Amino acid sequence: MDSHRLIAFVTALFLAILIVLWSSSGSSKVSPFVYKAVAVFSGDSAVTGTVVFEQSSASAPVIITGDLKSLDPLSSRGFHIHQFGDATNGCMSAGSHFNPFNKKHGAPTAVERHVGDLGNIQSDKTGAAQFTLTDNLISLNGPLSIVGRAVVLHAVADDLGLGGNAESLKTGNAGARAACGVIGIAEFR
Ligand SMILES: [Cu+2]
Ligand SMILES: [Zn+2]
Repeated sequence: MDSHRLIAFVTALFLAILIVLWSSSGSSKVSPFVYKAVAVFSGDSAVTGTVVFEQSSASAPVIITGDLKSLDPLSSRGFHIHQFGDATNGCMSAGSHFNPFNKKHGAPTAVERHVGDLGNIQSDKTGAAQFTLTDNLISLNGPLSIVGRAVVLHAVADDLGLGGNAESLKTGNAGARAACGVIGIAEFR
């Protein structure tokens, strides 16, 4: 092998090693842990806005920050995670409340609740709802992950399972699905 060929070979080998190191360091930066997720609302009502979900570790609660517009003024509206992130038939194809433990519907603070039961949110006198909720049961990671499911805002208040009828223990009598959004992984900054 003459010196030119040797230099070309060594250079090629060096570049190949650099590419392997660069690609492996790049993939190791992609964390499988989901720190942040987001849903953009749309549906049969005028309600629009976004809801952000954040979780700092697998054992940490999920912090939910909502910024919604065009609700009825001064209203209380049912707010749940539904099973499917499927919007092929609007909010209807989102299925029932996310309920992996096969429990009855309840308040977010109740022992007997669906994992997806997040209670009610309140609108102000302009019909806007800006809120922060903390939930210890839903997760962005593991078997109780809500990523890929849907978050639904209902047309009326959730009775939190205290309505005294069968529907109360299924849906909280929260009525129609005013708007919903599919929960997707968001860039964490
Ligand atoms: Cu619901
Ligand atoms: Zn429920």
